[in-house]
Amino acid sequence: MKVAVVGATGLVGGEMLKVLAERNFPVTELLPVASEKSVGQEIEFQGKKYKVVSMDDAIAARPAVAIFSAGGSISKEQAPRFAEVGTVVIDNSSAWRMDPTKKLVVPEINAKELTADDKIIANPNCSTIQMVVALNKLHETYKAQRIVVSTYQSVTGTGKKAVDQLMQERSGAEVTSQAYPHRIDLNVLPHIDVFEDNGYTKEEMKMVKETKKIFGDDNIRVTATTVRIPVMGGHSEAVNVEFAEEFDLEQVRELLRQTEGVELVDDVKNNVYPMPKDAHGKDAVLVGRLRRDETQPRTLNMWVVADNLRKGAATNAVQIAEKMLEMGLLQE
Ligand code: 2RA
Repeated sequence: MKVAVVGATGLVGGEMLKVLAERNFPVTELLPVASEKSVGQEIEFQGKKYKVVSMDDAIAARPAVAIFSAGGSISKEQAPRFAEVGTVVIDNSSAWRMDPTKKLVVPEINAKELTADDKIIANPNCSTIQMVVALNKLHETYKAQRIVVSTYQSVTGTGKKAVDQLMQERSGAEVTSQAYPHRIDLNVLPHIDVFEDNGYTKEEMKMVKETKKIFGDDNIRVTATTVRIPVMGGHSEAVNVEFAEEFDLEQVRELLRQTEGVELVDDVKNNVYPMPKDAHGKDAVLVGRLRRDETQPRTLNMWVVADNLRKGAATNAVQIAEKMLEMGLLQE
């Protein structure tokens, strides 16, 4: 199968190539796409060297699937051009997520909604994906009514420029890479993406809106505070969820053990709980610190950690392609 990876030279694009190879996705020809200045650059994939191609050349090659991580404006402009030649686009930007004609997919939750008519599919925001994967079976069983989430997000979510800023600050080198308005080393920034008129950031509103769309339930009340921290390896989230139905903690644990994509990491007596260092490089969403919110009934606290470049982006996108292949919606 001809597969295009648009944004192939970025952090997430690189992770997409890694995951495609690791999961043996049936790529017969890779079309790595990046900015004009990168055209001709060589990329190694499954032991073969491929040259970065232009967007036009990739479209002309009519790939079966194009996995995008190239920002919203490029996706808005180029995804329809791929779709016009019959390519299925799986886009990691926010461009299409809230478009009512586009599906917002976490395979473990709503891949069954995909049809042959879906030519542009949106990959949710990383911080949303890990939260809804953790909540999936709990929501199914007890029906989430209100979610209060605080996130502790890795600088890798911003990209190479942010990782460079952190490394330069940490090493004492001259800081030439300014990804943030403030120092990030030994600091935290309660500021991810831009502020909106309601005082929330775009990142926070993504979690609010995307959660409702993925669960197909506009009545779920979500409020979020998203924070950037000087950490590599993954995003962490403190999730407080109020359910319609009463729950039993042991049953919650059992449901989490049965939840696709979740690894229960919860034994505080032995200092066992989810941490980014353990999530890094894995596709599982690690869940722990389970405890009842003793201030109100039917409410659970939990701690959720995942590698934001993998399940939060690249792996989720490749899993969508795998599901579509399985469902006969992609031609090999
Ligand atoms: C971030 N979720 O962490 C956003 C985009 N990757 O910056």
